[in-house]
Amino acid sequence: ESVDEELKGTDTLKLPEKKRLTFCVEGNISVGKTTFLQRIANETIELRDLVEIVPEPIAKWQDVGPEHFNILDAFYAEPQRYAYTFQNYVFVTRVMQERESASGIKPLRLMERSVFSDRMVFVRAVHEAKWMNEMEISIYDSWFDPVVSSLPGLIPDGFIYLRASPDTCHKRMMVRKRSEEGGVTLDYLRGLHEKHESWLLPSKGACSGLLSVSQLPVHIEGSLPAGIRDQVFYLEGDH
Ligand code: DCP
Repeated sequence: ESVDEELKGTDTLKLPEKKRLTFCVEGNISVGKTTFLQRIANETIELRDLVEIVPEPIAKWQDVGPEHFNILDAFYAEPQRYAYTFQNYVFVTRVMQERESASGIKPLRLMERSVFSDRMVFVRAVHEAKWMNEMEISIYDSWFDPVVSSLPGLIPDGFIYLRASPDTCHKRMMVRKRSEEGGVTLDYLRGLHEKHESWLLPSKGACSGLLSVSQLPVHIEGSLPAGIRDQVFYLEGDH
């Protein structure tokens, strides 16, 4: 009764519309992002109606245009020639992928990777490997912030970081044997691992679990617009 009393006169009060949450699933090559997302999509019936899965647009990278170019393959075959072109196309296909899922109504959207890991992990790695030169990384950096800020759908509410050792990822990659990835070395995976760690893990001493992104180096690098209310969850994935 007292609740009824309290509610009297509030019927004109509008509750804020529920915003759909978007989380990006991050982690090294072969850590198990796709498997993780497929499990949620296919095996958890209760979640199926609640969660929309947006897989990484890898199929778009393997089959470009009427000529069916495989740009992922071209990148690994001639990284110095194609690193910039590939990362540029990765970005564009993420925009396309986000658009395709933008009108969904399920309350939670889980996306495989993000433009932020593209920039913080892969673009940094290919630059360090000298596969992207100073001019190319400078071009990438110069359009990244303005373009991302004009596309708010690309900015998630949080990240889920699937974390495993580079050795584990390497073993899984060997079992999977994606034809384009024949030349991916354990050293390259170690570099990608370090970049994930320094991007998504807080500085020494902070505890794991749920973290506010304001603790993360991500802001220092200017890779996320300010004000984003995101969080990072970890899942240890060596088993
Ligand atoms: N890739 C890249 N640059 C990016 C994004 C991806 O070079 N900005 C490459 C790395 C891989 C391939 O694309 O060769 C797909 O990588 P992911 O790690 O995103 O996907 P996986 O299928 O390996 O992940 P998982 O096995 O965890 O599902």
